[in-house]
Amino acid sequence: MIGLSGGKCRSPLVPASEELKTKVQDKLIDLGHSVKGKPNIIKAPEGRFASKQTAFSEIPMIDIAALVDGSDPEGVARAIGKACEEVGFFYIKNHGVPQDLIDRMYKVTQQFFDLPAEAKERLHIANSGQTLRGYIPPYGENADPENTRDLKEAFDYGVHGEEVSPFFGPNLMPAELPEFKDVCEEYHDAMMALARKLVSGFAISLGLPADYFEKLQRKPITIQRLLHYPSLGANSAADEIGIGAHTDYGFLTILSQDSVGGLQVRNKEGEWVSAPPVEGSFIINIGDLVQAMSNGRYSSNVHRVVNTSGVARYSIPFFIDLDYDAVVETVPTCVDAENPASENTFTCGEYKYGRFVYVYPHLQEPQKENAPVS
Ligand SMILES: O=C(O)CCC(=O)C(=O)O
Ligand SMILES: [Fe+2]
Repeated sequence: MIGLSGGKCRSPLVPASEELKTKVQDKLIDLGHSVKGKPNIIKAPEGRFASKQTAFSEIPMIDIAALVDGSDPEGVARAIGKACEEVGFFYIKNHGVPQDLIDRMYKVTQQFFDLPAEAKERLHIANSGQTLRGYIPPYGENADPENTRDLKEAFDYGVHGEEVSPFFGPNLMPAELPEFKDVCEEYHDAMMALARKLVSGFAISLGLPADYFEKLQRKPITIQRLLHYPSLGANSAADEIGIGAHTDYGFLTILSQDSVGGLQVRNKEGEWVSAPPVEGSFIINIGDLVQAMSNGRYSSNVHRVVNTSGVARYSIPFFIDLDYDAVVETVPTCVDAENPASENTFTCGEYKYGRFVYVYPHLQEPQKENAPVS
């Protein structure tokens, strides 16, 4: 196992060691993704932002009521398994999250991004130290840094804790918005409960006991993210995009999007397929950890957001990973003579940090005020 900084100290605010960079790059190549200096496997769309508009049927809708109420988890798990093998993305309905909570969450999201720039900058992610939460301005994170710059702005938070360690610690919250914190915490709790159900569905779908992943998710890294995508316009730079092409780094993502649209998913043929908003649904996509643990049986698809609608787009993704130190290993049901377990094991935390270094310019230089303690 390698440490994040090569020694005992695992402060993530140190440039990643060459060893970690190579390891994460190898893992990305293993997973079939492009990395710096290597050919980009993402097939160029015909127009810069072209996508197939008619492909809704390629992203299935799964009614998960019987997983949520426990009446037929196996039936729902079968549908999840099929969607993960064929697409990697699916919509869910009858998920049990109250629409009123989702509406309140959009309201505070919009209020947050409407705050003056100075108020948002005070919460800049660089001020959170190792916790790596807070406000990320346009171009403050570039999901596909070799090719595009992200015009989106984001706000990340997680489970509030007093103790600081990589991806954990206090949330930075805007003092200007009295309701914000409570609504955000209520929403995170709802996402966590839904994620636990979905994770058990994934386990069943892979032929594992429903609680298989619980030992790897005792205190999982979670990020609840608010996103604002200004519309691209005629004056946008050629390399600007909402969020660049990427895969998600974690276990699974529960995404709520507003009615504007703009999410595109790359299918197996390398074409961009639109994933339009569907009222009352969430989009679920699996991240790199599931692709690795399932030995490639489930794929972590490349996706991006292109907002050319002329109006602002908001979306609210929730990311759940594993515990920081959980070792990402192939699960026993996905190993056979033809598909041996990958020897390139890694921990959830080191992989996530490696991906963070790749996309966050502020992590690419040593931070004086956050110099490593050892
Ligand atoms: O805003 C969206 O629809 C997708 C966002 C996304 O892909 C991400 O934050 O990882
Ligand atoms: Fe994503």
